[in-house]
Amino acid sequence: MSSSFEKNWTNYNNGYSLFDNDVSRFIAVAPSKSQYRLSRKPFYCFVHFGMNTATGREWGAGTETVSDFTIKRIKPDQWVSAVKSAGASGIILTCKHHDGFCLWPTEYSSFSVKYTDYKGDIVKEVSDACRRGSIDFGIYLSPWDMHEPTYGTPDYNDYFCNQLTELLTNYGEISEVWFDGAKGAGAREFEYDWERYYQLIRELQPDANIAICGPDIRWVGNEGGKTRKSEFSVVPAYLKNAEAVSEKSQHTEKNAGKMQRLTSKDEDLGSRAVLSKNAYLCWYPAEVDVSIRKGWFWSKDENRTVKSPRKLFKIYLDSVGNNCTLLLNVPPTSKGVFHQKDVRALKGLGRKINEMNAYPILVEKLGKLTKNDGYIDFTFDRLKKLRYVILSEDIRLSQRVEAFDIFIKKPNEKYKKVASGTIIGSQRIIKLRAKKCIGARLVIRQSRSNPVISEIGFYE
Ligand code: FUL
Repeated sequence: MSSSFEKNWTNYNNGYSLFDNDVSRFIAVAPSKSQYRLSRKPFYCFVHFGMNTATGREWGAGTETVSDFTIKRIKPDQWVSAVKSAGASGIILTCKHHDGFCLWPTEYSSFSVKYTDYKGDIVKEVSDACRRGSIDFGIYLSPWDMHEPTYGTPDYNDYFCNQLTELLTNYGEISEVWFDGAKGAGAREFEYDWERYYQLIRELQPDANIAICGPDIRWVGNEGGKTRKSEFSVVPAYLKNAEAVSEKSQHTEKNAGKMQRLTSKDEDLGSRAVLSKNAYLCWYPAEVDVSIRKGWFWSKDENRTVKSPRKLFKIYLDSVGNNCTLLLNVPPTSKGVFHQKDVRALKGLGRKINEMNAYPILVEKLGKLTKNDGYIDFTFDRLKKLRYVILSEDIRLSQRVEAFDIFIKKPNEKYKKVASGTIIGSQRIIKLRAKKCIGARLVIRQSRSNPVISEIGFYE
């Protein structure tokens, strides 16, 4: 790629057309209201809690009984304050995991918290704590159910919808409904009636985003916190196929925490070459789900696997800072609290996120760029160290930028390239170690029509 400033999106565009029929088709794809709302709150936490917390397993066997749930109490306000200390904006609770045990007193099964010594309604306690703490509450309801006798028959779709209805009507506003495609290798063959589930959710919680095996949020494709170099939000519509997502999901309990690889064949989901071959496109931004520990559920043996704030912050930069949302799992212990190691790690992460933008040098809103904005200069009021550049596109007008460079201006007036990137999207965070800068220059090299940069911030 040329680093001459004159060759930029306004005149060269890396040899790609700036505007043609294909481009107008790509930039017509934009987020729904709920998807846009999510992009403004891109970091939230998963809470895996349930029968497996009591039995020390990842999946369970489907043969557990209510007496195995020996947990006596939970302290969800502690969860909420720990989550908030990390800067996260919500919690998604595993209301029912694959073992089929329900954390609320469902009318449709006797395999629930109601028939244990616990007696309370854990979904209510957690959703109430979220409201008290002014954070969002979302639900995970495992489609695969090892315990429910109707699983594998059409009646299971009714069972599932009845449970969804309970969760979507009794616990206030639901921000996200999370469905995964995991299913044990020996599980009964069964066709989920996804369309029926989606319709029900749209009817009962029209503002909720439906994730993974759902039409609003795409699974990044691994559970190790990894993202592609270019995470596009405009992608072919066939990626929403829930059964295809399911095929790539976990199929044995042992895989927990090992779904860490992105396969290279999935690398390019949204370049022009890919999009132009597809008649149907959609806005389908990626979510990165990753656990703070080795497994998804708490186990004493894994207390030593809690990720450091540094590692978590790296995941944050690679996800939230790379046009994805981050769903960070933190599993409570069998005492119903977050372990102090997790609490400390969350606080440490929050501190790092705050430090990142605590010292702004310059923050500017740019809007739609014109032919005069092939490159844009920024002048600092004095010599600065530059540690982060944070860029955002106004994604209400789609995702347009395909390549950009950042230069710093040295005291001798010379420019030096310090970063090259492809996509920007909702948010792109660039970490730098640049000293003695008197300014900076953003050169957009390639775009689908005029770039629309809502904000660029420089931080020391
Ligand atoms: C997977 C499940 O099998 C894991 O247990 C965990 O819930 C993870 C988030 O999704 O599909």
